[in-house]
Amino acid sequence: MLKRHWLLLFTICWWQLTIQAQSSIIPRPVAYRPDAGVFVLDADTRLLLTEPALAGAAQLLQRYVQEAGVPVAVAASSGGNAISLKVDSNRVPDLEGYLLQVTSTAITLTGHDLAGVLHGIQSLRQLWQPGNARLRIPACEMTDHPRFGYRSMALDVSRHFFSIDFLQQYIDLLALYKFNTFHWHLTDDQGWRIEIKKYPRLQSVAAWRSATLIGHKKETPHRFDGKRYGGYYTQQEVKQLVRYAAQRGITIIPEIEMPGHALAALAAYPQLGCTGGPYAAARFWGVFDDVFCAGNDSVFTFLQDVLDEVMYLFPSTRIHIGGDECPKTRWQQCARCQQRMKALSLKDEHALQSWFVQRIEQYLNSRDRQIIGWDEILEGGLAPNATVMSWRGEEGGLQAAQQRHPVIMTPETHVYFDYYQSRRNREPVAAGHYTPLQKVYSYRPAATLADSLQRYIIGLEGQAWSEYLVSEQQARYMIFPRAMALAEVAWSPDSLRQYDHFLSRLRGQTRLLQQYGITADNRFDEVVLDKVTTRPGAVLLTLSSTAPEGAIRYTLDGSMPGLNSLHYTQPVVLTRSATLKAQAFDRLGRAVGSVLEQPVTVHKATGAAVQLTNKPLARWDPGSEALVNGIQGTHRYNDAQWLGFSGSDGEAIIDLGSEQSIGQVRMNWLNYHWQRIWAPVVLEIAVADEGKSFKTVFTQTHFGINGINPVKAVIGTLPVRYIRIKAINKGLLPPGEYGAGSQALLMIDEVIVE
Ligand code: TNX
Repeated sequence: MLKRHWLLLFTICWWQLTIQAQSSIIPRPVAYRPDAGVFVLDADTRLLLTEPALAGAAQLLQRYVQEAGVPVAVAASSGGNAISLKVDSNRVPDLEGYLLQVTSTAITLTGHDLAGVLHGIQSLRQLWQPGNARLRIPACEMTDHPRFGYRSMALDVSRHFFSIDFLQQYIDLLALYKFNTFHWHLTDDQGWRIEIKKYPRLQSVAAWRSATLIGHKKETPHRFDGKRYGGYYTQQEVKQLVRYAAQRGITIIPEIEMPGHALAALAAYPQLGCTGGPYAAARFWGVFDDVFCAGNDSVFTFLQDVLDEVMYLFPSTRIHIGGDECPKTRWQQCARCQQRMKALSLKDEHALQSWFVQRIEQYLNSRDRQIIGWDEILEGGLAPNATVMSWRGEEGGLQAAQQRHPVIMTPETHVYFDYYQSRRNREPVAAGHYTPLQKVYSYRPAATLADSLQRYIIGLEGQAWSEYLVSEQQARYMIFPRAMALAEVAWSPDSLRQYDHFLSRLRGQTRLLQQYGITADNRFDEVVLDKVTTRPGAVLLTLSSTAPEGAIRYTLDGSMPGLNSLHYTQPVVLTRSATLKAQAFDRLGRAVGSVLEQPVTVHKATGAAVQLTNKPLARWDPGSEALVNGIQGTHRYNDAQWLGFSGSDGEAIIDLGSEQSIGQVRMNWLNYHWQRIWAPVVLEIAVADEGKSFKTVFTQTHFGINGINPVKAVIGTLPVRYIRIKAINKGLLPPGEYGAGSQALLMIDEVIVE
């Protein structure tokens, strides 16, 4: 008997401990205090509804509980255990805040407002442990409210189309992680996706493209799938989605792009372009010269008509009007645009764009709406009431805040989820760059902005551009879990942000994510190459993994790492060329993520001193050491190994420290014209002895490969101490080339001396 008691007590304690350990909410609440006891939600529980304004919230909670397998009823009074929902803005002073009190007999959820109640419901969902027609909720008290009032995720439905089912699921996920806005990017060069009754050709023509690019746009020749692609949302569907989102506390902000990214609309109504066409919706990705004509009044009639229908469908106070990436090429040649500039005394085409945006702003303001525009709307003067969405880093946002405009931060350096989250080869083709989960989590919005201006930063948004989100499954893979890291940055106080803590809560969300078709694999725990340093003649590789209680095992002989391979405890030192293969294992010896494979070349210049004449562009500057650190870059060039010179020549002098005889110098130049990356116009390699009088030993002017161009210069028998590499940059890109008029990027990774 006694024994049985002990066993029971032990079981209860263990059960409570596991439940508490799993009480892992994302985003992390402002205050969470676990208490003793457990509330058991079963068929006898009632959802108490005393305030009619909360009927929708109660129904939503009821639906969630039912989906979790428990049939519960909403009632006005209750005898047994109950969950009651309330609004009390005195008790809960912060906008969107809530107080959640769970005891073993009752749950009380008090919101500052309806939004607060909805957020509290999502916390409750993350707390409960399903099982056997009941949900167990650990007793606790949670006080919570958001850091930023605007917390949003975007989705581009133009480049790829997403079903209404997918969008509903997306909204469910956004609500689950306490976002309050969905920015719906509805129009772009590749397709117009919203029904506008007054302009039927937007449906019959602009919604369709004749084919879609296969693979990454940097690869040439471009290949197309030959399949007509498209679709649009009917106004009926839009209305339903807006309602669906509102029930979950999410505002949908539509984006109608102008004056650029308008090719699909021009295909339907060519008279709205400067040249009159003909135009066709784009089949590949990028920025296109054909934009709305700024000199033609019928363009404004069209846009105002479109916006009228948009405003009728979307109650959001803010409407996004785009404003990004609008080349001025056509406007410069267009008599009507030039005439407009003259009539209004506008000094250049930037001023014309600014005027365009302001004219639209006035129209929307007169109907009690405010515009949001991408940070390009700062160029040529900001429209008086505009909100700026800062995407090319934070610069634009900071400037707009100085001008006392509301700002939404969405820097591509941290929150573009079309960028790679892992550097492994097996990753599906993505836009480029490298934004792992940890980088998203580390984002500190507007950290350099004066306190007095912080209030202009109204919030944050994550981007999901869909050029390479070719399926719904892939979109989920790219967006989650990174959006959850962003959710925490946007909601939780800075002081509570700890990456390890976040990861442990993320691991606790596996079941919930699976409900939404998100395989919560452990790719974020895989081994990464953190740092490469050198000593003369040696390369040091620093590895890390966030796998809890895990171990990293590695090999240098080409074999696959297993549990008996070398145990990583400190940087791996290589004095000879080899390929490092490393794998993280968890506590139970199971492989976490995939194998890191890193070839390393140790050569005569490894760790040598490098002197650069010009500085690489900040974004492409891993430090001059990267030229001699033994690691070559990949064709994704997102590995912090490539040095990129924008417009300027690449010139480096490598000092071997003493005279030596060398056989050859090898290096790679990148050539991706569709990414504005151009190999040198002229490459010259010169060598010198101690006396520093350089002799040119090699020149090359032709780089024929689209991608990585290997160069090998045979040196002969000269005694060499210094090696000078001089690469002439293409400079301004010529007309007819992608990015014409902008600066070419010259990129080199490693100089191997043998
Ligand atoms: C830039 S972000 C764009 C989009 C592309 C995206 C790809 C912005 C305002 N414009 O049109 O889809 O890059 O990452």
